[in-house]
Amino acid sequence: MRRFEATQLVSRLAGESPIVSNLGPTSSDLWHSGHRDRNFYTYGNMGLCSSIALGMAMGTDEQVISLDGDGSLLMNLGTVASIGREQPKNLTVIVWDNEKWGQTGGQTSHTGTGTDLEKVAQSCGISHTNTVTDLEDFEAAVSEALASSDGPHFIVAKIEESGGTTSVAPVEPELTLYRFRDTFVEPRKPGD
Ligand SMILES: Cc1ncc(C[n+]2csc(CCOP(=O)(O)OP(=O)(O)O)c2C)c(N)n1
Ligand SMILES: [Mg+2]
Repeated sequence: MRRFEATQLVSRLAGESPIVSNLGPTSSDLWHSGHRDRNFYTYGNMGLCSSIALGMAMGTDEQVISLDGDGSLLMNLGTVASIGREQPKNLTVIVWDNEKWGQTGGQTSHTGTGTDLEKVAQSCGISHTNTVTDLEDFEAAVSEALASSDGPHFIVAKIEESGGTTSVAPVEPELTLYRFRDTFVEPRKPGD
């Protein structure tokens, strides 16, 4: 399974739901899947994508999707424990697991040497978990997660390679923040 095709699928299934994306190619793939103001691209930081999504999920009733990376989530496994403790019903975490730190040279990550992130999630009390290796199973898992109100859901998506798109999305954190935040604000009417 290639991340770009899988990202396009998530974008299509998400409707208006907020999507938080991990740094680098994960955010570029999301941008190139069709930018929407409810995409919250993260830039530069590892380990915070699912933490940000957890905070969002706790602040809204809408479905929130996190597109994380194996290496980044491994840097902050405490996030998984916090998700297990808080049990946000509206949070779906998708981990793009290419078993490497792809964008910094392709060094093998812990998931390439035996760490099973699905089992980590289960041991943290997350009961809806999957590990999928092809697009068909991935679509089924994401559709089920987004249609349900019994999250959190945790989907490990094994991907073959890190790259999908070739060009990098614009790096504009301030604009990302303003555009994203604006989607939660009722437009002002004349006289307000
Ligand atoms: C705190 C921190 N440490 C190191 C880096 C350098 N770095 C940027 S991306 C990356 C690898 C990310 O791996 P993963 O989340 O698996 O994503 P992939 O590259 O495989 O898509 C590293 C080590 C960083 N940005 N932040
Ligand atoms: Mg990786």
